[in-house]
Order: sequence, then structure tokens, then C-alpha cells
Amino acid sequence: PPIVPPAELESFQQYLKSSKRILALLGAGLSASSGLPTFRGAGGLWRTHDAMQLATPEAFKADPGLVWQFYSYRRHMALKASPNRAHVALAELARRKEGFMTLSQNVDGLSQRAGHPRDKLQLLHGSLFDVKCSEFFCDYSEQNNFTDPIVPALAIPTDESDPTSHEARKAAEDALKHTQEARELDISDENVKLPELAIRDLPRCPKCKHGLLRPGVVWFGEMLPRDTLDDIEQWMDDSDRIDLIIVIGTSAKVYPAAGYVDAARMKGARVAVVNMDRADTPRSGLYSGDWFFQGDAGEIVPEILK
Ligand code: BJW
Repeated sequence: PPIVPPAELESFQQYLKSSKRILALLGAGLSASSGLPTFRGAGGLWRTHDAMQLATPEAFKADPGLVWQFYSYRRHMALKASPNRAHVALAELARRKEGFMTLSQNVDGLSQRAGHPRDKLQLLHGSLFDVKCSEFFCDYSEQNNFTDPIVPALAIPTDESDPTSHEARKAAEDALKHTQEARELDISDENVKLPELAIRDLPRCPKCKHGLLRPGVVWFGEMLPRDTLDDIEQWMDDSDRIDLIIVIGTSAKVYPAAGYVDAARMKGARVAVVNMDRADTPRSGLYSGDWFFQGDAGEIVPEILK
């Protein structure tokens, strides 16, 4: 059976064709079929911690080692993952349509790796592969740091590095059956022991030589990057009209990101939502003339953007 009702597909594609100024707002659900977990709902826990509670300046201050383990793990997983067909379809649409702009809340780098034109991609919440100094007086920052692990102490432990845990022994036995290589342990599982970490083992700022480096992502209570906000405002102000906003794989609960749906609507945009869960539509809901496509973004997005 078709994954998208044919009548809705046709009405959306017709409108997409005639649309000139288009926004896409992306969230974690876009990368779900690449194997990366979302924040809210199933998969939103890292060990015993709510992912949302680790994404704060307070958590970093209280336990920088734990927060770095969380982000180092996510850097590693994002590098191992591949962009899915939805990332590719969006990148193609962005190249094809002049008045297209993507606002991504994702920090995993998958849109970039799918070839999304960089001048049409705004990273609202930064990137796992940017790092910066955590000291307020130091302005050190670095982009596209793909070193994995970023420091040796943050390497993902393997069954060989920790042969004592039950999990490790089980993994080691399985591994023997398949390959001779050491197998990485799943440190997102609370039953797997985390390696000991000392503060002096964490990445340190090469400029001030004092502060700890931190991931270049936007935590709760922090400002989104000024130049990103300015660029988006500029794009919004370029014209009186926005034709369409496509909202993909986001719970649309985090601001100011979610506010762009209303901002677009105020300029005439019709809204198309792609989500696994019908309850997760932007706050103001959907109106007549809007679309809701339910299912995996990895399947739906390439279908509707064809
Ligand atoms: C699928 C699928 C599949 C699954 N296919 N779909 C106005 C009102 C109320 C509060 C505020 C407000 N303005 C600001 C605030 C405070 C706060 C906020 O918004 N709080 C709300 C939660 C209430 N905002 C901030 O603090 C922001 N800063 C700010 O406003 O600064 C100004 C300021 C400063 C100082 C004082 C005062 C003001 C910053 C927000 C930063 C968010 N950062 C994070 C972490 C990034 C780093 C990291 O990755 O670790 O960003 S939090 C997390 O949420 C991450 C995400 O980008 C973001 C959004 O989540 P997303 O992508 O929507 O994921 P999920 O999991 O929520 O949803 C996944 C969806 O996919 C679900 O709908 C599934 O159904 C679906 N799905 N599989 C399709 N296969």
C-alpha cells in the first residue's frame, strides 16, 4: 500500500511545485532511521539520565566528565551513522529551489554529509563537531573537529578494555563467533560500567590553557548563535511572503526554534508536518490547507519531495 494517501500527496506536491519561498524545520526524528535516538520519548534516556538534563550548563558545571561522556558517545555514534534518504532528498530540494532555507535543530552533521548546500542550512542548536572554551572570558572556538575520541580518555570502552563486566564477557563471546576485533560497549546502557575519568583527562582549551573545552551546541537557557538568528531574520524579511514550511521529525516544543512555524504562518505559509506521532504537531495545530504525513521521515520525506 502507498505510504502516503495519494490525494494528499498530489495536493502537497502541486503546492510544493508552485512554492517559491520554502522553509524546512528539522528535528531529531529525521535522523531516527539513521539509528540516532531522539530526545523526548523512547530513547530519550542516556543511562539513567534524561538527555534533556544533560543538555544544560548546570550539568556541565556539576559533572563535566559525565556530560563529555554523553557528547563523546554521541559524536562517535553520529560519525558511525549515515545520512538517510530524507537527508538526501532535502539536500536535493535545497539545491533545486532558489528560495529554500533549512532550519535544523539537529547537531549530528548528517544534513551536511548528505550534501545539503551550506548557505541554505542554519544550525539552530550548533554542532556536535564544534567545540569551544567553557570560560566566559575566553572566545576560543573550533569548527569541524571530527577527532574521535576527542581525547584518549573519552574512547568508548571495548570488551577487551573491560573484560570483567558481565556485559563485556557476553559481548566478547559473541564477538569471537563473528570477528576477532574488540567490540565497543554500549555506554548508553546503565548496566555497562563507565570508565573512570579525571578532570585533567578532559579536553582543555589550547588558547587560555585554563578552561575546559565544551561541545559547541546550544544548551537550555543559552542563546542561539547570534549570526544564525540574524541570517534567519534577514531571510524572513527578504520578502512579505513565505509559501510553505515543512516541519520534519520534531516535537516542536523547544523555543525559539518552534516559533518559526508561527512566524512562517504569519507570512502566509501553509504547514506540512512529517512525524511518527500525530500528537506532535506544532503548538497552534494544523489548519485546513495544511498537511500531516504520518510515519518514518526516512520513508515519507523522499516520497513527498519527489
Ligand atoms: C519521528 C521519527 C521518525 C521519531 N520519523 N518522526 C518560550 C516559551 C517557553 C519556554 C521558552 C521559550 N523561549 C525559550 C524558552 C526556554 C527553552 C525552551 O524552549 N524550553 C521548552 C522546552 C519549554 N529554550 C531555551 O532555553 C533556548 N534558549 C533560549 O531561549 O535562549 C534565550 C534566553 C537565554 C537566557 C534566558 C532567557 C532566554 C535554547 C534551547 C536549546 C535546546 N537544546 C537542545 C540540546 C542541543 C544539544 C544536544 O543535542 O545535546 O536541542 S534540547 C533538544 O531539544 C535538542 C533538540 O534540537 C531540541 C528539539 O528536540 P527535537 O528535535 O524536536 O526532538 P524530540 O525528541 O523532542 O522530538 C522528536 C520528534 O520526532 C517527535 O515528535 C517524534 O514523534 C518524532 N519522531 N522518530 C519521523 N522515524
